[in-house]
Amino acid sequence: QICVWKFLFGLEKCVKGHLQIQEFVHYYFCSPWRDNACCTANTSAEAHDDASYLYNFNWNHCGIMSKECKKHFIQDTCFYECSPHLGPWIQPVDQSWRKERILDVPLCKEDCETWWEDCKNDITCKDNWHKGWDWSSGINKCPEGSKCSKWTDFFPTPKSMCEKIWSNSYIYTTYTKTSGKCMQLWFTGTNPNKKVAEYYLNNGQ
Ligand code: FOL
Repeated sequence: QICVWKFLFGLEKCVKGHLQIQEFVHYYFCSPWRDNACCTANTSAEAHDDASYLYNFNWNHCGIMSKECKKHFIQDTCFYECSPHLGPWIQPVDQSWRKERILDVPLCKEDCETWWEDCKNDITCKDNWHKGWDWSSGINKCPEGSKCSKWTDFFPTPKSMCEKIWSNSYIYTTYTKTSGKCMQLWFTGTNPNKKVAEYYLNNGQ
């Protein structure tokens, strides 16, 4: 029994051997989608790595991101890459790195608020993380003229963070997880987002 990973993400989890450790470290946050996913095991593993090949995105652009904050970004990557229920919110785009995006996905209040709460003492230099980085080194650095400062200077509220950070991938809602009207980043067991997508496909009836 090894419980070393508890300190990594503050999660209570003990594993038995080397293989289980690998599994936990590489797939943990995407495992809610294990039975029905649009991502490969490879993508899932990459989602858990810093500056992974997925987008070469560096979470630590203003010093090391706290583990409490980072876990939400890994969960978000799993949701973005793996969720099979984003159809109602997929839009075509003409960008170098993708041809489709998600727009205005209604995010449950709790998921947005705990994300912001866990990140509010972290540091960043931008409010839109999709555009305007200095990529000259291959990974994103803060662009000239920007300054690392408090999370709350860029994102005063949970709503501002959830909506701005990925250029309106999400809209903040006041719906709670039990409403059936908002999408959840964090869940265990049966995927609650299937019903939500069906609800919106039927124009909210
Ligand atoms: N999570 C969610 N929920 N929605 C997303 O759209 C999303 N996107 C990413 C990760 N998680 C997400 C991908 N992140 C660049 C920056 C961030 C990024 C992907 C690519 C990037 O290359 N930005 C360039 C502009 C590139 C272009 O628009 O053509 C830059 O100027 O910094």
